[in-house]
Amino acid sequence: MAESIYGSHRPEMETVLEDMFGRIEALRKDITDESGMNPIEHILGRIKDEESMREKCRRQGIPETTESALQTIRDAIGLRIVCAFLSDVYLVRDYLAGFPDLTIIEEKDYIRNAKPNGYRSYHMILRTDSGYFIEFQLRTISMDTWAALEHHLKYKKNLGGNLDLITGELKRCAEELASTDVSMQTLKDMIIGERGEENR
Ligand code: 0O2
Repeated sequence: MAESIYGSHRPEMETVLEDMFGRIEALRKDITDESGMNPIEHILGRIKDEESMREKCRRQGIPETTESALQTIRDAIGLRIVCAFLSDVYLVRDYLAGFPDLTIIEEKDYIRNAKPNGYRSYHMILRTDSGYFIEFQLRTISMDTWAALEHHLKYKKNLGGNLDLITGELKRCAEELASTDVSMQTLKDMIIGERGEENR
């Protein structure tokens, strides 16, 4: 069997991922106990599979080595946190930024600055004290739905002359979903505001 691109690091990477899962679960519980609202719908985690990592190295024109996979490319370990509301995305972002043993390496706010195709998410690359990079993708349920559907469609090659139409429709759907996220956030703020008034 060919040697793994992750060399002997795989078990430690699994531990980093498991540990992070546990911490996000604990965070979810703490915020829910404190605020009475669960900010996280679900969490997915993965170690990028061997072939995808090798393919990414080839695409970037870098050697298929452990150094490339763990240092040059920084999403070998990835967690996707799907939140209920827009404000929850930024709340979870702030908690992650506050973890003392994680250093922020990069942040990309594709929510305030959506990609041209309509993709929205908040991306963070954090580095553990033990030297592993973790990519976090934080998004709402709507953003996650769009990304999942767009991912399916991206691999359908026989789009023929409809490519422009499909691209435009996908973007329109992304904008409708983004507008729904804003409306749902407004409703949440109104409901919470009213509860606050009642408790006075
Ligand atoms: P996978 O299988 O999800 O890991 P790079 O990470 O180098 O490819 P960049 O620009 O540094 O590129 O990263 P970026 O744009 O922050 O996005 C990285 C990841 O975000 C992608 O990982 C996707 O998971 C997701 N993503 C970004 N843009 C889109 C998009 O238009 N549609 C969808 N569905 N997902 C997107 P990978 O490595 O492509 O794949």
